[in-house]
Amino acid sequence: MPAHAPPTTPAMPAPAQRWDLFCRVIDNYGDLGVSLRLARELAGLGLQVRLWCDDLRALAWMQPTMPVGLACLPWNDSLGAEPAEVVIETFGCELPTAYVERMSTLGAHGGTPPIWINLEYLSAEPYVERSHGLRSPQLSGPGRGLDKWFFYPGFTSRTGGLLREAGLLQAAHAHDGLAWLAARGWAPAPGEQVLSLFAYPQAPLRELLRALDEQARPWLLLLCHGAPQQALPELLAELQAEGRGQHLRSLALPPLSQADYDRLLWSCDLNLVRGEDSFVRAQWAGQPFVWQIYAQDDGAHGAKLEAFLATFEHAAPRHAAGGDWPALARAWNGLQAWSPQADLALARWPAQRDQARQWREHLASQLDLTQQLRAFVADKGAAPRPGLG
Ligand code: TRH
Repeated sequence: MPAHAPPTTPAMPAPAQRWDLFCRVIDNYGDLGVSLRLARELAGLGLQVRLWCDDLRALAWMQPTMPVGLACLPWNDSLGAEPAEVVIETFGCELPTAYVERMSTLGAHGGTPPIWINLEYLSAEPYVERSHGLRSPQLSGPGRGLDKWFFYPGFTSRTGGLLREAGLLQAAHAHDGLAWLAARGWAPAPGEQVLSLFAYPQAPLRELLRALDEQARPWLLLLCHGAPQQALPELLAELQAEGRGQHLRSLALPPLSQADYDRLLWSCDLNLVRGEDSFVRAQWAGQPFVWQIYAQDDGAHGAKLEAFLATFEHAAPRHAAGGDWPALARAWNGLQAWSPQADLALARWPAQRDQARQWREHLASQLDLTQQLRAFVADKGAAPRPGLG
């Protein structure tokens, strides 16, 4: 170094951007499941992430060990916290007043308030494309003067996309389903087909069992955590008391971590999934799946199911050998009587595999939700604020 060169100080790495996610558990596991999945991925990208949630109990099985950079904290601990640069309110959960007041204070007198985003529920309905990315200026309340942005996940390039962790599809391809099932004591017997069942209590299990029983090949039913773990074995015993159901076998699984639940979906021939997050994971698994939608009192779920079926069939047209898969989906959701078409679709499930793969490819060609969310935040100009505690 020449004698006159100024002394150099090593460049300090830029502080990791901080993200706060808020989640209220309404019922079931999807609210926490989606929030955790996003939070974990952001932390994996080197961001500093806090997930504030009013019910963290399901974490014990969904995510038994916490990744570096992610803190999952009780909701009320956020009341005294300094807001992060990016704040994600999941599913309109309404942030604590004290926290929003501090967000406002940061924005007062020309300061930089956090980027405040409401992450919405997933739907294929047309309103999603219209509403994605809209600004909602806060005209009253503790956040008066701030902007809140609406971010909608979805199935098209004009939406926020779907959560798809880097390397997910490669991991699914490399997975050895039989070996994985066998290592857990859940291996199918020779010739047995395997399905996973994650369902709400109102699922028409009797009809499902009857339809599976009429098929030539036997089935192993892997029952995920939830109500069907009690109901299905009883129905199966009834069937067997009538001298039927000899080709059906069920096993109750413990609640799995999210990572293992993915592996289960990759391992099965057919996946029955529900709600939001397991529904998306089944699509990434690329195996035939039947979706049980979260039922709403006003019946809005019917339109939501139809919107998805239409989008799905448009992007991945039905295989000629396949049955009427939408008839099965409607029957599984109690939106149509269980019919011979539903039976036939279920019997022809292997033909559905092509459609599932084509759909997965279509989805994989789009940007994933986390990439899009980060680009959205960059566009809105969140800069790290040094010195946050
Ligand atoms: O539990 P859900 O029915 O959640 C629902 C939906 O999100 C719905 O849209 C929402 O309105 C309602 O909650 C309040 O289904 P979902 O969305 O599939 O969430 C289940 C989560 O649990 C998902 O992240 C996968 C995870 N899971 C495991 O980690 N291990 C398991 O063994 C199983 C069965 C699930």
